[in-house]
Parts: sequence; C-alpha cells; structure tokens
Amino acid sequence: MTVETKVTYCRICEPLCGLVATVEDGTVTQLRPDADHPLSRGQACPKGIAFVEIQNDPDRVLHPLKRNDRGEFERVTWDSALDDIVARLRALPRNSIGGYLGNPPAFSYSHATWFAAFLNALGTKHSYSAGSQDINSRFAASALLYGAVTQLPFPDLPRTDFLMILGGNPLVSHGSALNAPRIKDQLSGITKRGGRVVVVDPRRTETARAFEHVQVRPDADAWLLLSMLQVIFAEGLADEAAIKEQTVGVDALRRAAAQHPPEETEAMTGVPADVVRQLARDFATAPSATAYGRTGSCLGRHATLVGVLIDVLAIVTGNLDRAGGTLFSRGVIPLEEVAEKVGLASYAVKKSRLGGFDDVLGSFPAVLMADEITTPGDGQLRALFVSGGNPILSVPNGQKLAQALPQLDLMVSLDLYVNDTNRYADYILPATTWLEREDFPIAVASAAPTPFIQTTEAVVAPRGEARQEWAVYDEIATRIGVEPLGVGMLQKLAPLSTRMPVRATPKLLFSLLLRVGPYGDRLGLRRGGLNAKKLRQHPHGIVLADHAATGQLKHAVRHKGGKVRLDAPALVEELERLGDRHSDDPVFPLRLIGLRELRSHNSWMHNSPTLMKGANRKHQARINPLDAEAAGVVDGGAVRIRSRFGEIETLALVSDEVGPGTVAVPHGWGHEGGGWELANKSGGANSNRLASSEIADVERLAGMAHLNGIAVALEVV
Ligand SMILES: Nc1nc2c(c(=O)[nH]1)N[C@H]1C(S)=C(S)[C@@H](COP(=O)(O)OP(=O)(O)OC[C@H]3O[C@@H](n4cnc5c(=O)[nH]c(N)nc54)[C@H](O)[C@@H]3O)O[C@H]1N2
Ligand SMILES: Nc1nc2c(c(=O)[nH]1)N[C@H]1C(S)=C(S)[C@@H](COP(=O)(O)OP(=O)(O)OC[C@H]3O[C@@H](n4cnc5c(=O)[nH]c(N)nc54)[C@H](O)[C@@H]3O)O[C@H]1N2
Ligand code: SF4
Ligand SMILES: [Mo]
Repeated sequence: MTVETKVTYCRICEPLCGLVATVEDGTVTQLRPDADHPLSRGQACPKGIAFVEIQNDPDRVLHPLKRNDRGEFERVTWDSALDDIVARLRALPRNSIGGYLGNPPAFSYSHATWFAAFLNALGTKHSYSAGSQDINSRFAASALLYGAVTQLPFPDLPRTDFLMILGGNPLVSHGSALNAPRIKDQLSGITKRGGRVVVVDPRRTETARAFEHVQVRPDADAWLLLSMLQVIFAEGLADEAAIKEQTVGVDALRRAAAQHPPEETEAMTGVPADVVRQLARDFATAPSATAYGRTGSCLGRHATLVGVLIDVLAIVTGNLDRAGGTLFSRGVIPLEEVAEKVGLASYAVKKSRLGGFDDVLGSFPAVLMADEITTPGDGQLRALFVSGGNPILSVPNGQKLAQALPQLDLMVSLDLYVNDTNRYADYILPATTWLEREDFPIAVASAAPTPFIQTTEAVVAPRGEARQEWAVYDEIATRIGVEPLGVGMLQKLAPLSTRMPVRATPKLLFSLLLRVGPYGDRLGLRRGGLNAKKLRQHPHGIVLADHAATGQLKHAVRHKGGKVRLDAPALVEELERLGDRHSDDPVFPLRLIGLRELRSHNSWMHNSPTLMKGANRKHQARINPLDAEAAGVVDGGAVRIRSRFGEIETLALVSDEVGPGTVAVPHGWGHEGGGWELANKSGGANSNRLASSEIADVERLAGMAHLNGIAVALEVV
C-alpha cells in the first residue's frame, strides 16, 4: 500500500482553510487541518474534516445517468449522453437554452468561468444562479455606489476599532463575502484591542452571544440604518471633508435620513430610539469603524438599499478606504477587469423576459425559472443545465419549479448526487469534487483583510467516470459550434507576444492572468512577482502583504469622475418606495427568518454520517416562548408553519434566542426522492415552501428573493 500526504485547501466555504489529505492507494482516507497554513494555522471546521465522507460516499453519482421512460436512472456512457445532449441542443434556438449555477461552483475557478462563458457564448438570457438568493444585492449596491459591480467592500478586521455586523453569523458561517480564516480569533482580536463588535440580528446568534447584540425585527434594517444616518447628520458627526473628497450626491441621503429619526422607526425596527442614537454616536466617533452585512441583510424586501446603506455608514463617517474601515476588494487576479473585458461585468444592461428585471452580472432572478419554462413565446426556456445546485430546496416555491422542470425539452445536471432537483433531469453527469481538481481561488479571495494566495493540484484522480465541469461545457460548446473561452478571449485578456495555444484551458488562462495581475511577475518584467512556478514552490500559500491596501478609491471606483455616487436614480426611487411598506397581515402575524448550522451546508452535506450524528440533529423551528404559548406549541412538539404561499411541518425548539414575533428555521432540509439515503431519512421540511415566487415579491434592484421576514402563522399539529 502507498500512503501519501498532500497539502490542499478546503473549498466548501469562504475562509478556504488549509487541509492535509492522507491518500492511501489513490483514495483519500483522512482530511485534517494544515498546521502550516499561514492564516488558518491548523484550524478547520467539522464540515471540512467530514468532507472525506462525501468524497467516498457510496451514494455519489460516478457514471453518467439517463432517466428512462419509467422515470428511473440508468447508467449510460459519456459518449451516448453527450451525443444525445448535443443533438437535442442543436434542435433548439440558442435563446431557449439556460443554466442555473449553484453555490459550490463559486469555489471552482474553472467551473464558474466556463459555465458563465458557455451561456455568454450562446447569447442566451437564461442565466440563473444562487446569487439571487444570496449576494446579488451586494453586487447591485456596488454597481450603484462605485460603478463596479464585482466590487466587494469588506471590513478591515485586523485594524478596526468598531465592527457592526448586520445579518451575518460568522461564528457559524465562518465569514462570507469575506476571506478571513480563523474569523473567531479575528473578532476576539477587536475586543481584546479595546474595540467593539456589535451584532444586529433578530436572533441571539452564536456571534451575538460572544459579543454585543442589538435585536432588530426581521427585514427592518433599512429603517435602522437610516435612523443611524439621521443621528450622524443631525448631530454633526459626519466627516464632511471625507464626504466632499470621496463622494457626490450626499444631499439625497441627507434628505432621506432626515425623515427617519430613531423615534419614528422604533416601532418598525424594535430597537429603542436611545439605543440607535448611542450606536450611531459610537460608530461615528470610534477611531475607526466598519459595517458589514451578509445574507441577513440581503434577503429582505429592500436588500440592495440595505447593502448601500451599510457602506454609506462607513462612507459618511470617513471610514471608507482607510485602515480599520471598509476596504475595497482587490484580487490577485483582477477579476473586475477580466469581467469587464469579456463583457460579464454588467448590471442593468439586459432585462429579463418576464418581470422586466435588470441583470446582475448577466444573470436574472432564479425565482423566475419556473415561469420562464411554462410561459410560451420567443425565448421560452426549453433546456436547462443545473450545475452544482439544488434550487428546489434553495429557491422560493420549489414545488412550482418541481412542476415546471418536467416540461423542459432537456434538463442536464452536473452534480455529485441525485439531489432534490436533478431527479427531474434527463441526464445527470458525474462531477469531480474539489479533491479531484486543481484550483485557484478567484471568487472570494479578493475580499481579504490579509492578502493571500494558495493554489492546489488535484489530490486524487476522479472517482469513477467523474469529469471536471469546465471540460464538459467546453466539449458541448465546441460540438454545438460556440466558443466559450477561446484564444480570441485570451488575447483580449492578456495581449501576448509569445506563441498562442490552440485552446484555452483554465490553468493556462489563470496562470496568465496571475502574471499580469497586481502581484504578478508581468511575464518576467517584475522580479519576485507571482507565477505558477512560484506558487507550486509554496504549497501552503503565500501571504502577500500584512494588510489589505488602502487608498484604492481612484482605482476601485469606476464612475466617471472617480467618486462614490450617493444619489443614483434607482436608489433615490427605492428610498421613496420605503414609505409605502405594506401593513402587517393579522392572519400571518409572525416573521420567518433563516438560520445556518455548524454541521449543515445549505442542502448538500446531510448525507455525511459524522455530520448527522447525535440525538439533536433534527430540523427545528426556533420559536419565542410567548408565540409558542399563544399557538399552543410545546418545546420538542410538532408545529405547522403557514404562509400565504405554503405550509410546512417541523419540530419546535422554544427559545428566547428569537424575539417575540420571530421564527427561525434553517433552509436546505426536507429531502425526498434523491439518491442520498441518509439525507432522505433526516426528516425536516423545505422552509422555502413558505417563500413567495410572485414577481411583485421579488426585490426590484437586484431581483433578490424574499427569504427573510416572510409573514407566517403557527399552528400546533
Ligand atoms: N430560506 C433560505 N434560502 C436560502 C438561503 C437562506 O439563507 N435562506 N441561502 C441561500 C444561499 S446563500 C445559497 S448560496 C443557496 C445555495 O443554493 P444551491 O447552490 O442551489 O444549493 P446547495 O444546497 O448549495 O446545492 C449544491 C449542489 O451542488 C452539489 N455539489 C457540491 N460540490 C459540487 C462540485 O464540486 N461540483 C458539482 N457539479 N456539484 C457539486 C451538491 O451535491 C448539491 O447538489 O441557498 C439559498 N437559499
Ligand atoms: N456552517 C455553515 N456555514 C456556511 C453555510 C452553511 O450552510 N453552513 N453556508 C455558506 C453560505 S452559502 C453563505 S452565503 C454564508 C452566509 O453567511 P452568513 O450570512 O454569515 O450566515 P447566516 O448564518 O445565514 O447569517 C445570517 C444572519 O442574518 C440574520 N438575519 C435574518 N434576517 C435578518 C434581518 O432582517 N436583519 C438582520 N440584521 N439580520 C437578519 C439571521 O438570524 C442570521 O444570524 O455562509 C456560508 N457558510
Ligand atoms: S470553515 Fe470548514 S467548511 Fe469552511 S473552508 Fe474552513 S474547513 Fe472548509
Ligand atoms: Mo450562499
């Protein structure tokens, strides 16, 4: 037997913790934290360690599968699957072919790039992703403020004196839109330095418990932030010099904020006016301060506006682009420039066929997919690729999507499993795991308080007949006559004098981009700069600087004139729309929010025996004791949760960690009919059955699904 150890990094979530794999005769038998990783320094979470069970899962799809007339999956060869897929695609207009990209592909440089390039080359509008349930509002906010849709401003954790978190639970999620290994230590570091961490959240989360908690009502952040701004402007706490130097259009904000003093918003937010006043003063007068929002700030009715206001707090207090404040992201690979050059850095350039939504990075709200399939007309969605995603569980109203999917002419999924969504597919093509492919961090690595780069080779060969997604898209594209990322594209990205290859590969493309990027060796012109060889010599990665760069505004802001824009028309309209918030519905008096768990990852790690161990490993709804009593629901008992759109049954966990009126339920549960045996037995319910897929309920500026703050009622079962 040969036993080897191989250094790699985890690609489940955003810290990208360093891992060491033990490989016995070509099989990964153990994953452990990499003590020599300069930033994660021997730390990893239970999911990363347990990934070995996913890697070797007997339920994994290892061969192409085709659904037969009886609705069962049969093994077929790659050749027959691809021949049939290509033939069926050729028979369809290109604008009727589409794709949904899930969350895991964001951690694969090759998958994400080739998928986007494939759809782009087809010229179809049908690009959907997990982004409309996650982060597109952040991108839209950046487009409006900075004219730079891929910009991901992030908190300078190692230097800040005051961090305000809105709708993030980094002690469980490990940080998102932020690449910060050992985030718990980073947050404790702030308080140890004498600074403060304030968590604004409807639930007393793990992070809120460890630091200061401000309990807000679900979906009320816009009013809370406007009230903080009102105090800052009214009390002369704004940094007028910074505002003048960095921005245009502040008056629109002043006017809007003036209408929302804390006393007026108290009833809406549930946060006492004096608490808001003090918070605003403390934020504005701290030596440095930064506000950071994550999914809890992105899934409400005014997601994009909230994203804007979070940055605005830092901007008007003089904390943008300076140490300890909010910093501009900057990739080792200049992703924003790349996206601009290949025409993917768009916001509000195209409109969706249904609903008239603006595109965000070329994609449209995933909640539209069901209607796009069933609504006839030019550009009707007829063929769908679902790539590393499970939208029936992750998108509002999965039952509607489940009814629409069988009406497609062709559905193809690239995945590790038969999941709740691709069980409706014509073909499931086996994809490699991250242990089976080389990689290069692109998506989140740019939002890094400590700039860092690590690349990895594949740890083991693909199991079974699994193939890398990019190669599958490349082959399909070539055979139907479109070029996803051709040599022409390469030339655009990095004009070269040397020999040009015949075909672009991810490795070639990204090693080139690395070399021409801000840390690159400029194809040999800059000594000591990065290139692929240097990265191979540093398998645990390289810290590129002690701190993220400040003074980036001129480079980061793409608006003409180079200043942050605070009065984009779309924003001003949205501020005006705030007034007509619909009144509460007495039939559904409570508000549903989401919840992430340490040992779940969205919908797809419920098949790991280690992660599912323990008597408490059940799907539960957290309910305040007052609401439980009113509904006659008891702790541990069954509860039915109803909304205007659907109902679910699950178990009640009665706890005052949620305030009265708030119910918290994790998404990604309620598996049925997929190929993952343990997940199917784990029970629970799909909380997104309670969410609306009506166009009127989709957030206007970024097409965000409304997943936090859904009006619900409780019943005892
Ligand atoms: N109510 C509510 N809903 C939410 C959220 C919420 O907070 N509340 N969060 C939203 C967010 S932030 C997200 S990101 C989405 C996630 O939404 P999705 O991405 O649609 O769902 P996942 O559960 O992540 O499913 C990922 C799929 O990818 C597969 N997979 C894993 N690794 C690989 C790989 O390397 N290659 C391929 N081809 N497949 C792979 C898994 O087997 C699984 O089937 O859910 C969203 N939905
Ligand atoms: N263990 C684990 N880690 C994960 C994931 C996972 O599923 N499990 N998923 C990964 C993914 S895809 C993502 S995108 C990230 C997400 O990373 P985070 O956003 O940090 O994760 P969440 O736990 O969803 O945190 C959202 C918080 O927002 C709060 N919230 C809900 N509604 C509101 C509101 O209206 N206002 C405010 N202020 N707060 C609100 C919720 O109570 C919750 O605490 O996590 C990643 N990491
Ligand atoms: S926190 Fe866990 S899942 Fe996320 S990268 Fe680190 S080890 Fe992987
Ligand atoms: Mo996400």
